[in-house]
Amino acid sequence: MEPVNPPNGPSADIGLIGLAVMGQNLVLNMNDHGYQVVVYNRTSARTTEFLNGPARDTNVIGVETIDQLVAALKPPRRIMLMVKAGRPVDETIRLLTPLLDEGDIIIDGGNSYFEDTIRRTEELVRKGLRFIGSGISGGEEGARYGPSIMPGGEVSAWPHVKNILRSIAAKVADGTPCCDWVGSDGAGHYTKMVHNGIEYGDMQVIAEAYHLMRVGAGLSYKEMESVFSEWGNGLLDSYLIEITTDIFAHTSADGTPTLEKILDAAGQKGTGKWTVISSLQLGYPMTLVAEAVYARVVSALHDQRAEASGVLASGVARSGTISGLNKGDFIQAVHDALYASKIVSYAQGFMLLQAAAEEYQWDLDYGRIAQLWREGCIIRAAFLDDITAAFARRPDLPSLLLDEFFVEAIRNALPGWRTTVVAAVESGIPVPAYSSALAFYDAYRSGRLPANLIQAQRDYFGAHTYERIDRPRGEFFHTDWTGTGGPATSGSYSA
Ligand code: NBP
Repeated sequence: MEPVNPPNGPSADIGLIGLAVMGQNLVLNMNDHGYQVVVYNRTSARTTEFLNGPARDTNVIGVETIDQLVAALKPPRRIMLMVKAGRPVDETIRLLTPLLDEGDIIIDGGNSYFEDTIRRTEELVRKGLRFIGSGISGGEEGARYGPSIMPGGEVSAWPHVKNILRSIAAKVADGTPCCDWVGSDGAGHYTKMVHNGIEYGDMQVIAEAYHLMRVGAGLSYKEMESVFSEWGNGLLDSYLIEITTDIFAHTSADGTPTLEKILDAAGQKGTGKWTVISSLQLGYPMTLVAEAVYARVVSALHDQRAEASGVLASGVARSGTISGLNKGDFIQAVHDALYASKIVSYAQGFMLLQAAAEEYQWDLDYGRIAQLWREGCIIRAAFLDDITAAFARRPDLPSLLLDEFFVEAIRNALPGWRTTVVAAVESGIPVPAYSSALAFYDAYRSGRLPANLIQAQRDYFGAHTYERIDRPRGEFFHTDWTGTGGPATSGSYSA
């Protein structure tokens, strides 16, 4: 490692703590853009390996202690944390804070839970320091060559980090960086969390198309590669469709498709679950992402599924086989189901962002958020331009489903969407994302739902009261359904 206290005073532009895959690649990206980065990792062998390996012949400075990292930085110090989310972030902040001066800036670039970011922003501001919680998406390649960056936190820190973060971010076609200030305290990490939830949904709607085409319609991997390659040039143009095309094309040494050899038990690291938990807390539907999370959970019950597959009946004539549909028509129907379900998923995601903005008092720019996801991140897709356009037409749009472009897009996709769900149900192939998205769509467009019965039942057993269609909202009524109840009613609050 190099000497730390250069004769002319501190020279480093930014410090980075945590040299795992994301940290290392972000450092190299910053170095490429002319910034001098000083790096520290808890296990110093990793720092040495980095300096002797990927960071050889760069301007990166490696240090063995956090004190040395702080000493090497120009004021106001900017220090990015790329450590595992949770306790490691608090521990690193605890070690750093006594060494910092008023106005210094800590940027947490990991996948931290937004409520932790709200707490950390407040705690550090109270100590005279500035904190940014920034979602960073794009995985290893994004970190190296241009991720999507979603910073939020203490706004006075933004001018000091703006140039660095925007220079390393992905750029949209006109050169605008996929990095902009999202909002106060936890807004950046919340936006990243919703991004990840949507990513779960996008992956599930693609997985359902794969299941229907492979198992239901018996397409070969070559055929699926060609279908996905075509889809990637149309409405579904996106990174996840692109990598799925590559995955279909990949074969093992023995010539069999690599995908066939992968155990069908999906993992997860929690951000999809957090999104759904937040949607439940805010009382907004995130049904497609919830189904995507549960689909992974069900897949992980591998041993139980193995036993159940031997005993549980399908109740259909040719289980797992789509019949009675022309292959080309069926592929088009699946395309439409995927596209319409994706629209529902994003509509739900933006409704959740709107609900969170109200709850946490964030001033979010939804069209801009869609552009932050346009390049660099895992859900990057041409489709995001349509979302930006929708919010430009009507900034207070309550749901993307009410925008004229998406009204028409869903109208066109509906016949194929319904055909796909019916065919899947008839052949016993699970399509939780397509079917729940359709159920949400049908409920959302229904002027009247059977919730009057739910209200009657609640009033019957618990005197929870109900509102009437012939009286103004906010007036509550109770019926003595059995003739034996008393006049007392329960509170009419909604949780
Ligand atoms: P990991 O999430 O695997 O974290 C490993 C890093 O955390 C190592 O540098 C490790 O140091 C450090 N660390 C741990 Br673990 N506990 C620590 C502690 N108590 N004090 C100090 N350092 C500690 O790394 P990653 O995959 O590069 O991800 C970094 C962050 O970025 C995470 O929050 C992750 O969720 C997020 N993220 C990851 C991706 C991705 O594709 N991997 C994408 C987007 C965001 P050590 O070497 O001493 O163990």
